[in-house]
Amino acid sequence: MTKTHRSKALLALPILLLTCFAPAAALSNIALQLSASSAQTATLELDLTALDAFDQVEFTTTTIWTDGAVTFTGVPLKTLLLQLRANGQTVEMVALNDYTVTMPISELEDDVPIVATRINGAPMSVRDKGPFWVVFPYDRDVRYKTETAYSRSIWQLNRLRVTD
Ligand SMILES: Nc1nc2c(c(=O)[nH]1)N[C@H]1C(S)=C(S)[C@@H](COP(=O)(O)O)O[C@H]1N2
Ligand SMILES: [Mo]
Repeated sequence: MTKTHRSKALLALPILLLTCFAPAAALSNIALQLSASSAQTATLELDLTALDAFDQVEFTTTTIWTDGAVTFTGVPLKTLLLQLRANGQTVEMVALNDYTVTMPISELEDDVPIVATRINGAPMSVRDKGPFWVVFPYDRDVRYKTETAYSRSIWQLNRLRVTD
């Protein structure tokens, strides 16, 4: 190896290390954005640490996306929207890939659905439908085993917006 080649190899090492570890580091930094169409409310950004500060709801259920029962932990969607203090009829939920679904705010229950931050106790990577996934306790009630509930089960959730 010539001197030039060796210095190139030395340069490449930190870049290689960055490439390997940066995704894991970036994961925890993805924040959930909350906003309202009404201009008077500020936009909130909640990262995993901020979401962990709220009262947590946990349930175990089977899903159409996982093998067997899994335990989800997270914050009720209703709790998060209350933080905004925004008036509105509808919550619009947008994923990292811009998949969008809406839900009437009147249909939010105190503890269903939740914005899950963990599956079986572990944070979810983007590859595993994380870092945030709106989930229902599908096994608890037939109304959660509907196409409506499934379509609202948005994974890789990125933004929540309250609209009129
Ligand atoms: N981020 C994201 N979440 C999503 C979707 C999507 O395309 N992207 N599809 C929704 C719809 S309409 C349904 S029915 C289910 C589809 O799940 P499946 O594609 O695994 O059948 O996930 C919901 N959550
Ligand atoms: Mo769907």
